[in-house]
Amino acid sequence: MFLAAFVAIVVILICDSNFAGANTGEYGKGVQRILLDAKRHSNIIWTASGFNESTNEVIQVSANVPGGIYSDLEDNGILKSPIYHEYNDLESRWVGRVNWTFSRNFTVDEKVFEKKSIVLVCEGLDTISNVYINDALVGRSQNMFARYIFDIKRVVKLGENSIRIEFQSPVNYAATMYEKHKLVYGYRVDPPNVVPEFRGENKVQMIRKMQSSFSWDWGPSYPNTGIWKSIYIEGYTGAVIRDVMIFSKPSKPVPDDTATTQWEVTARVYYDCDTEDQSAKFTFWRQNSNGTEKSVELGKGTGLKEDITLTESAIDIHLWWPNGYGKQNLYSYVVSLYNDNGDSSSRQLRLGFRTVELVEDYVDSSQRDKGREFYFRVNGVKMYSKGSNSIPLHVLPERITYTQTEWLLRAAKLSHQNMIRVWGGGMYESEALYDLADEYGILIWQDFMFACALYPATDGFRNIVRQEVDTQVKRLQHRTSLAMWAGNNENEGALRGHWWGGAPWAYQKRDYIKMYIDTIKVLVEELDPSRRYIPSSPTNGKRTEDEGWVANEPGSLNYGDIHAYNYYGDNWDWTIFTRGRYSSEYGYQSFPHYETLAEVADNITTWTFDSPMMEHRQRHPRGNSELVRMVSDHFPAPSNHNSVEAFPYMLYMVQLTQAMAQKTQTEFYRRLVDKLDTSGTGHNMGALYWQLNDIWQGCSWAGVEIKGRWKIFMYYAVNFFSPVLASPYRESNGDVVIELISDSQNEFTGLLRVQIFKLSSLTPVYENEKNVTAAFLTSGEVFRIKNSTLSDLNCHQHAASGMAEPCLVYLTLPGTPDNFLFLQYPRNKQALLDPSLEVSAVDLDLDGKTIRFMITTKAVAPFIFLKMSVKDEHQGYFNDNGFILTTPQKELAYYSEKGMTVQKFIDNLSVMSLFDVTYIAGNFNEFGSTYYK
Ligand code: BMA
Repeated sequence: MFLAAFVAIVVILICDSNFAGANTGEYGKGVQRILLDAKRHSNIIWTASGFNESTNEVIQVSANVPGGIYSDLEDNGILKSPIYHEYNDLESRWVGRVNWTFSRNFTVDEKVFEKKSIVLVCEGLDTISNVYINDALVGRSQNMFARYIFDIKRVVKLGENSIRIEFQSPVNYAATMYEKHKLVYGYRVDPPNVVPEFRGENKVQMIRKMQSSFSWDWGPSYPNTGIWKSIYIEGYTGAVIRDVMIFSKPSKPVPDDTATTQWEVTARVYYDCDTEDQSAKFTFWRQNSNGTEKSVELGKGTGLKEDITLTESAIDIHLWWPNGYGKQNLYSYVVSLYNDNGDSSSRQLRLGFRTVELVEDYVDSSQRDKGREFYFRVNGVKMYSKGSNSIPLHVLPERITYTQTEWLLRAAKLSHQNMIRVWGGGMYESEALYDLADEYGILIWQDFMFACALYPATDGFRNIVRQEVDTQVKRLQHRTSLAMWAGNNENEGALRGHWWGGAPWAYQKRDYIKMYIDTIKVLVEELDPSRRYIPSSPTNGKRTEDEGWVANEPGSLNYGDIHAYNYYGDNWDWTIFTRGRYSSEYGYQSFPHYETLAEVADNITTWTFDSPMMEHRQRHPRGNSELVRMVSDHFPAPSNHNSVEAFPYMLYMVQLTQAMAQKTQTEFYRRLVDKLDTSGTGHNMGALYWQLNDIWQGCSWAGVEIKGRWKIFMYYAVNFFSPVLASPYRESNGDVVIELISDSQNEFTGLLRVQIFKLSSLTPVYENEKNVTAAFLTSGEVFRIKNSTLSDLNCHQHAASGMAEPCLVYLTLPGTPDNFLFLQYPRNKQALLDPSLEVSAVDLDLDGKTIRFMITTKAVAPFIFLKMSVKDEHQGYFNDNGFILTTPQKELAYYSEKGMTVQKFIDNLSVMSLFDVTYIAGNFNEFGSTYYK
């Protein structure tokens, strides 16, 4: 009955003209909107203009809204294409120093003009601007992440009007604010400069915009300017909905097998109202189903709120679970506000039902100094966090598409990830990313956008920050996938570590607390008491709080999360890693595919590993030399790694060594899931590697390249995050231990086969089998090969340095990925035999997208690398890659998102293995290796 009364709601969708800035959603009846978004090729255009002081030139181009100036300049032929071409980031440096003005005309008709309120809604302005309507100043923007609503009633005319947004150069603004702060307060807000390797702009901490748009250690500097989200004029009389937050509470702990749980679901509706004492009706209903309504007297003002509560029964709604734990049930709801004048506004939301808690109990309540746990409990079930950190999908948000976002989140889902940390130096992500996270069961650890710097804590700056927190918490709070808020990236650790010298430490600490505790924490907890807020990552959680918000030892192994990087040890050896409770960042670099670099190169065939272009694509200090060391420590080192011939092989080997390092570190963490040592370390419950995705075609820690190609590491992630995994490692006594790791809720049983190969033969020198079982959240020893046994095979510890033939432990366990351990590293080229790899039986499935084929080998073939070199074939993956072939043949598949013919596949497939590297390798023992495995 209730439903019938409301089916007549007019739902108008705002045209999704640009994905990155889209403001989708419905706004109701009677509320009038004039959308000012416009594509360059439409009739009404925006113009962007600016004066380039270095060339003394006035530039005027057509602009996209939503959009950004770099894209406008590229599309108008002023910047070189593609935007990430070779040295384009340096050559376009002037763009960030120009004050750009965006303008257009628009018509206001009677329907809008007669409304009591007329406002200009700017969903996103990047960044510092003055906004004029008909030459009258109506407002100022100072934060890329804040929504601005300016009253324009008094300046707008019936008929033709103009809008002009004058942006200030973000680079100059940041520099000015830095000097101003120094002058007024007498101390610097550090750091004054980025390291030279970043080749970036300085002082980004002074401006509330994407911090990495000024450069980072994986990305170039493109300090954008523009109207990056939707912009529209809105006329209304009475009240309009601005935001809706959702709070849901089960009547008893979930999961509840009896299905008698009642969920109390409260929609907190934020509205603006221009009329005193008006009565209105709020409604809240699940589409095609249950609903409720409520009549209230409205207040007059902005940011007012009203709660409306619905009761849902577990008979009708089912729980939402993270990826790997169950289904992602989502339900559509509509919240509406009906004015008594007949005007209404609505908001549609998709909700899932779940509880999420961050658990920090003592690991041993009788010995509290052993520290606290750190894990998420979802629907009452302890969850091991498997996942990664995301960075912006492009430095220019206007370039990010739904397809790219979906492809990325699909990679996360396929690799068993259940959590992504949206890292604090980028941006609060697009609606699409959170939509997909809801759909794919990927929980979001949401940082606020502060990273690796001190920030001003003046009243003015904190007010600007409050606007951002208000906008983003209200925008994102209803998301089912949203698990936690976090204040910043690494600033607590940096503060405690005395990284910065610009101000007395006491001032730095005071400003830190003012920002992340007194300002952000207070506001977040007021707006969203349903979620945990931690001030920083890494942090020691409750311990940080006990110690006055700046922990004595941030990054403690006994409390909270850690960021764990070790570029100096042997990263294929688990003993170099620390026993963190929850590793929310760890990783190693590699370069993307040769084909990916070729997209931004004039002539890739002239590139060598140390060439200026490769240095240019590397922003992490000492990065390329670390990679060369990683390669020569584990593989047959090229006699000249810097030759044109060695270049493609170097790319292959750096990708492999990254994959191996990530595998080693991740499996180490997972094996700690149920182990605790006497000092209280262990119980690791989280592995979020750094980093999920790339921002450009450059060197980075990413697994997925900018346009979607999977690095070898991504294929390894599918395996090392497998719910059940047999994981081999070597103990200090030389024994090889195999543990069976599980975060599968189903008890696992299977037949484990353990083999040892010398690379010369497909017949193992050792073989054994055993029935093994694993329970949820355990990692137990299931098999052991004694060092004495290994000694008989000449595979024992310290057999390494002069050894001609490395030994390979190879594990198979049906229903789980194969796994392996090199007991000596395959550095000796003499030990690698030509496997004569051949591809046969190529066949296309009926879906036109999946190609099946067979690969055969004549010898043990380490690290087979399959590559599809079709230009623009970014969205495709093999079902395995970077694997070791120990059997004469293996069935494989390639999935192409847009489909592929058999012929095209055959023409573009390339296959190589470590043997191919011997062609460019020098002689074993010619080069020093740091590690003698
Ligand atoms: C972490 C991150 C980033 C950085 C990464 C790799 O500290 O938070 O700041 O990109 O390391 O250096």
